Amino acid sequence: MIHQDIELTEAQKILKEEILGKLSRHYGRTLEDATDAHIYKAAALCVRDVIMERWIQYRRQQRKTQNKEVFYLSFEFLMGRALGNNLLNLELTKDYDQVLKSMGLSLYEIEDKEADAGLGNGGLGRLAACFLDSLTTLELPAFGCSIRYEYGLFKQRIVDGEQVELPDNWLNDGNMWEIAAPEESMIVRFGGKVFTESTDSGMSVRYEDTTNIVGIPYDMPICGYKSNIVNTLRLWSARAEKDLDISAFSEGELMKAVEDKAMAESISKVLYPEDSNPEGKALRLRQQYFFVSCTLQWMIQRFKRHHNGDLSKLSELVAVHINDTHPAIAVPEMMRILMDEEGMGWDEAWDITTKIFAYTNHTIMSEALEKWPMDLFMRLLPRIWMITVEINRRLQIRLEEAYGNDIGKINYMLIIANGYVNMANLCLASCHKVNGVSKLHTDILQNDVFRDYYNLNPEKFVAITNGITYRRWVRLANPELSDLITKTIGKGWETNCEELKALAPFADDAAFREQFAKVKLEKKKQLAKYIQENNGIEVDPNSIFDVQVKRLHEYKRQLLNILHIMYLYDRIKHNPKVEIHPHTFIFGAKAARAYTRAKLIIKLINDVAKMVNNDPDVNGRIKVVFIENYGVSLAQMIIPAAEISEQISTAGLEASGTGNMKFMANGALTVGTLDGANVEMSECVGIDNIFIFGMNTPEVKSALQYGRPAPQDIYASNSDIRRVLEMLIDGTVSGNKTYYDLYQSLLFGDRSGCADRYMVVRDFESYVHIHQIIDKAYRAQDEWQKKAVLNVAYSGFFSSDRTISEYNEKVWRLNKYKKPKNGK
Ligand code: 26V
Repeated sequence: MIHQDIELTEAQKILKEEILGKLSRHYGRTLEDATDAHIYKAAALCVRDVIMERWIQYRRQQRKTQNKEVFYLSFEFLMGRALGNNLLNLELTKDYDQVLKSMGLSLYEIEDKEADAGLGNGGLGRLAACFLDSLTTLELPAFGCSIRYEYGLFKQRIVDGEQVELPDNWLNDGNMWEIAAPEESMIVRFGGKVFTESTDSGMSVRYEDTTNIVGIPYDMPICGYKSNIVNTLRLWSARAEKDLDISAFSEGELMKAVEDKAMAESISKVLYPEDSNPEGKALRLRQQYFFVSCTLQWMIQRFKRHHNGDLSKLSELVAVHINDTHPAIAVPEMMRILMDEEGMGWDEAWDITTKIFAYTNHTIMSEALEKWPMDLFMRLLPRIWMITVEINRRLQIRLEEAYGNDIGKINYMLIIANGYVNMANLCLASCHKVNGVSKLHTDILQNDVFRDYYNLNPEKFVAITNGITYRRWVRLANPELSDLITKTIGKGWETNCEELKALAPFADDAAFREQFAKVKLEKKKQLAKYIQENNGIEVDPNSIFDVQVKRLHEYKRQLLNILHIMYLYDRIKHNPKVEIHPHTFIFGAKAARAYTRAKLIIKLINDVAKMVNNDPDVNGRIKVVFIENYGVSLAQMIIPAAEISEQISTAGLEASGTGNMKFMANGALTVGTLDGANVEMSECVGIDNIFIFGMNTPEVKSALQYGRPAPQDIYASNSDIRRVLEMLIDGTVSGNKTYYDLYQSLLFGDRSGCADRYMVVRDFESYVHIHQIIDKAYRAQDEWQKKAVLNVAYSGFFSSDRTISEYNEKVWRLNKYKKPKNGK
């Protein structure tokens, strides 16, 4: 970039000196020999300075006022990049932009040097990240607590159409945003033997032969928008307790010691890339207990420090949230700490524990509800096992009182049954609140999956619909749209998304619509450029951008989408005159390493892309693009460019979805089933402004129960479907046998399920039909743009600020931070 003559304000001149100062003092560079990566680091250091001051002040005040805090325990935080987000929240974007421009640099390119913190798989992890942003913006005191994985979710490359996984070594180049706090390290015990003895003062617990692991905390500051507080994401890293005593070892012992050390440290090595099949893996249980135990021990120590050793107000001043069952082991761990370390009796400890904990469920898929083999649990965590057995024994008494000898029901509700420890039941039995993540999902929990617990304690259940942070997903991802909105309705929406409603009247304003459409076109061009550079595919920014980006799962039905594309291709081939508006179908999805069928679907998408994009008969009328390595930063580029958002899960199976909300807020129209939060989106925006198709939840349930309509019957009677399914196996797309598995599973089922478990065949016709409607609707551009504007206008409900306010009212009951009057 060429140096630009830019007038800097006094403050900007100082900032420029600061950045240059960091460059020279920390990296020994001048502007001339600095790389973009150096500049990124220097800029990050400057931002850190601003944050540190606020962090110190906030923490000092927090200690003084003893304000209640929430500890949000989550196995995953999918944070993405921090620099741009922190600048936005601290209202420094413009200054940095100007200063960098004056140095001949672009803020956008500098931000690009930061690695994504990809410490999560998908929706659950990203939700946790949005929550931290909203908690801080609303000035509610909170800690996010998790593991400092050395490797985040794998990097995805597509080679010959297939997914290849590469390690995501995100810490390779250092992490500018973390601060180690080794002085607050905790020790966690695994395995060994436990002996309990009654003493005069209660009970004492003695351990033998345990393997001890040290947890070292790393803190990342979380800024909120115009917020006076800085919250903390505390990530624990595992180290062996003892360093290698090299001199004392013989060769063999040395090797053994090295191995033991590596074993210990493997705990925080890598994020589990499976959100599909948690399996009973010991390492995963070790990870869970490790971060939960570190967090709770530290929480109690800190509390005692701030309250002269007095725990009597613990349940008043602390809330702990269990994000899905992954941290559920926190319940017996809390009991252990209160009883074994703090000398409380069972009843007192139980009273505190049940007041503190709340649990969110994020999926009803039975494969995903965690159960641990009893013997593994017992061997790895003997003391926690003893406590869990006692929780279970007392639960059984309560259940027998309620349900007499209905053994089936009681077994279904127990924590320990049939050789497994059921983590959802542990949460249901011990948390004071349980919530689903959309209205529909909560209904399903209450009436179906957790019905018996709901009947026992209906007051525990609450519905809290998910949300997204507009800071990252609109303002950072789409500054062009944000500026247009602010220009049109003022700044109010930045802190209160409901004010977006003021945009609704502008849907009828042709001049506004024109500007709105111009923004979308600009975002499409930016994405088209990326696709050209990364996929080597030229896409037409005037074609419809139809996007499905999310984890690859059969229930999310990327297969339905690609089968429809095959159908369109076939139509064009047979009738070149068929009317289809030029269409670009964009996919992005990672499949779990071991999820063979999901990987096959990725290959199918890529094979179809190759076939369609290179066929002269198609002549560019439809194009298919698979963008590799989908993640937070790519989402920030892709979503603003979308015009159609594919939210097509089998009804009843997507707990909420949050991608759907990001698209809506950026003016895409949704094609979706009545699933998860789509239901509420359609209520907010109105049924005329969303494209709903397919079976609803009761219809899916009945089809599964009776096997009717049967996919084979549909195949026999519907020639479109027949043709498309045949294309899977007749060599049209790839070698004859390649997609036989998909064909088979759709029509006949397999060992793991019935035919068409996810209603792809059964919803196909309806999906084709809705796309015909969409195609037509798109040609009426004025009407289309109106709908797009209304989607933005009525998206405000899905702000995570609203979600967090609901959590706070219904679950945590925190008080907003009070800034000290004298500013000290
Ligand atoms: C999904 C599936 C589906 C197939 C089989 C097994 C399985 C296991 C786990 C999962 C998802 C794990 C938890 C999760 O990420 N849930 C997501 O949470 C989001 C935030 O609440 C929500 O928007 C998504 O709908 C939900 O899938």
